[in-house]
Amino acid sequence: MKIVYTEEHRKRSARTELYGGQLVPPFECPERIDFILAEAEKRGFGAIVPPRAHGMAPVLAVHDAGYAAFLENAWANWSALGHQGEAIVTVWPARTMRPDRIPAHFEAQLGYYCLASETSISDGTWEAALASKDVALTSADLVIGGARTAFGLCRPPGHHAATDQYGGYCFFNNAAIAAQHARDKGIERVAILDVDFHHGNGTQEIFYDRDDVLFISLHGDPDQAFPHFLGFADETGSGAGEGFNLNLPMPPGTGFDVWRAALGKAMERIARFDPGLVIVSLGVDTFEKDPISFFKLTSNDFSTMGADIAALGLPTLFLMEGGYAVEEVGINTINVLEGFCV
Ligand code: Q9C
Ligand code: ZN
Repeated sequence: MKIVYTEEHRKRSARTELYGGQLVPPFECPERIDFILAEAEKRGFGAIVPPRAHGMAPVLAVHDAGYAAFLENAWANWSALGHQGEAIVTVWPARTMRPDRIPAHFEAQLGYYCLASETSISDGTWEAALASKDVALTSADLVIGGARTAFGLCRPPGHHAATDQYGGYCFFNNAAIAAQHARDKGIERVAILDVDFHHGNGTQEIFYDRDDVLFISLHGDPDQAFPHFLGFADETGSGAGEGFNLNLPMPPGTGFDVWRAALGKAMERIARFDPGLVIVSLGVDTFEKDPISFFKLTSNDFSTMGADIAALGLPTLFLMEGGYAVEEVGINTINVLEGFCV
């Protein structure tokens, strides 16, 4: 399996995450990728290839142009305010205020374009986000071109990023960008299977009214887990998209038996949809030792997960999302990919 990777991800190296009322070193750190590469190398798994630049058109096919311009200039605009720390949102267009007016002041623009305040914008974030979407697009090209599978080692991750909002460590929605790219290259139906612990609110929002991109997410019950305000079972799609969004939330303590049964449901739905491409939003934060999540999957379970997904027999693109037990992120990620290949 080819692994698309670039060093550029290191430019996303924020110093701060707002967590438990304190600024802590971000869970979503560059070392996550080092562990994945080291594990692949140790097992002799995969061939590393660099991404190819795809420009902004595939980004603007799913994201708002004003949002992209905001991100591109965010660090410069924040720096111009003369603050010491990284850019963290402090004010939002909350339910009691005007929801859709974009204010002139940059601090207020942060609130307009952000959905959660844990994610600081730092110098280099824009460059890393660009590289991450190119990793997704290049790996997508491999599978669109006939490869059975490929792995886009995306960082920063993408599935929380919506049409015009960042948050949950995500800026561009890599999976959505790849899915739309595949559609534009002539693949009629694309399924996105999101196995990250967190609900893929951004991906859901982007495709919610469409019947050509099926979105399925297995995740921690949003009543108890981030992103809290989306991801419930009664969200089934709207308009033409009715029936093309499937959320499978599960409670704290969920182990692999229950999780695997949900995966079975997801796979049944995908098989019925008969897509030309499956994109797996691959987060390994379902792991029992993940520091910010509450599922109980073991490292061996990730191998079974990969084998189960392979049984669909469909062209499958894996794109990296979350996973924060850094020491085991490599083992668990490569277990999925190797499990898929055997
Ligand atoms: N108390 C991804 O996995 N904060 N993003 C959680 C927990 C945000 C996760 C707070 C978690 C975002 C790609
Ligand atoms: Zn996650």
